[in-house]
Amino acid sequence: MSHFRREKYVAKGGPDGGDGGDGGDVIMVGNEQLNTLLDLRYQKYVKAEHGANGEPSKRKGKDGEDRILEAPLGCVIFDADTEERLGEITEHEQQITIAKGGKGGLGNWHFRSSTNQTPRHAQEGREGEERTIEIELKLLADVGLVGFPNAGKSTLLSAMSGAKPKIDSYPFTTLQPNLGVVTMPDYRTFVMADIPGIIEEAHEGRGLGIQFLRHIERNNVLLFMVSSQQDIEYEYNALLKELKSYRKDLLDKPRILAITKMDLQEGFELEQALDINIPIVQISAATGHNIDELKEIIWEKLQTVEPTEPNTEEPG
Ligand SMILES: Nc1nc2c(ncn2[C@@H]2O[C@H](COP(=O)(O)OP(=O)(O)OP(=O)(O)O)[C@@H](O)[C@H]2O)c(=O)[nH]1
Ligand SMILES: [Mg+2]
Repeated sequence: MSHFRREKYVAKGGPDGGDGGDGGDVIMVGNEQLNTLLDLRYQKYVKAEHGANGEPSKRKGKDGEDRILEAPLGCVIFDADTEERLGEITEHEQQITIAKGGKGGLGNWHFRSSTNQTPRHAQEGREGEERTIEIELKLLADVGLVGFPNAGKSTLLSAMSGAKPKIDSYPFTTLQPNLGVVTMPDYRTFVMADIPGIIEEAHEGRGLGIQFLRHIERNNVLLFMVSSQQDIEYEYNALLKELKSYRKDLLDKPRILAITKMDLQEGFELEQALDINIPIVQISAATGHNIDELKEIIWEKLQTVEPTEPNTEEPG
């Protein structure tokens, strides 16, 4: 503001225009409750608040409010013009500044000097940043868990990621896909999707069937899960059969087999001899047995896969 002090008995009040407030930032914040970009889709143009003008008596104008955009974990944010990667949201409440607000200008009282005691000049506020962004949602793109009900899929997801899916001893505890971001040393992350259990004849619509086999189509690596307490070879082959009947090319995806609940085996030893020629890991989500090893094996497999098209569709 450019302003001069005017008071009844003060002859020459001098410059007293205050500084402008700073503009608000546009900030993206991770929210683990969100699974889609739906909330962002309808916000084509997002603006933070302007800083308020400076006021007389050297009072600074109010800073503009930041504008917060909530986004699901697994969002990678790019500048659409330069293709610069601005960052990736992997954690709840993690913040990435998309566009910084401009700094408020200086009021005219800053510009007084011995040669100019009545500066009329006040500085304009700086322009805030403006940019077009592109958000890529990686959810459902990396690893899908495939198993019969009760295999321990949700338990594994909760052991490997921050997700807190419902876990129980009855079949079909999981009715909707759950997603978790698995973090590893050296900033490596991948996203794992826990889907409802698959049963025989699922491809014909039995159980929750087809609608969830559909989710597997988007995963790059499939982690089959069979309990050590079951006939492993039988269940593994039954799962393969369901996938194949639904869509043959699902079997082109790299697979890993996790044998779960190893803590229920005497001395963590498996009795069954297996004729299955994919990588096999014996795990216990309950004790953490081989969980880090499993992460590494999944990571290695993911590196062998061509990245899929950016997944901007909404799951579901
Ligand atoms: N002892 C033991 N029990 C486990 C382990 N993992 C899972 N369970 C138990 O197995 C049961 C089923 O686990 P869930 O993770 O809900 O199984 P799910 O595959 O997600 O089952 P649905 O959602 O019904 O398809 C629960 O009672 C778990 O506590 C494990 O490593 N060891
Ligand atoms: Mg489950």
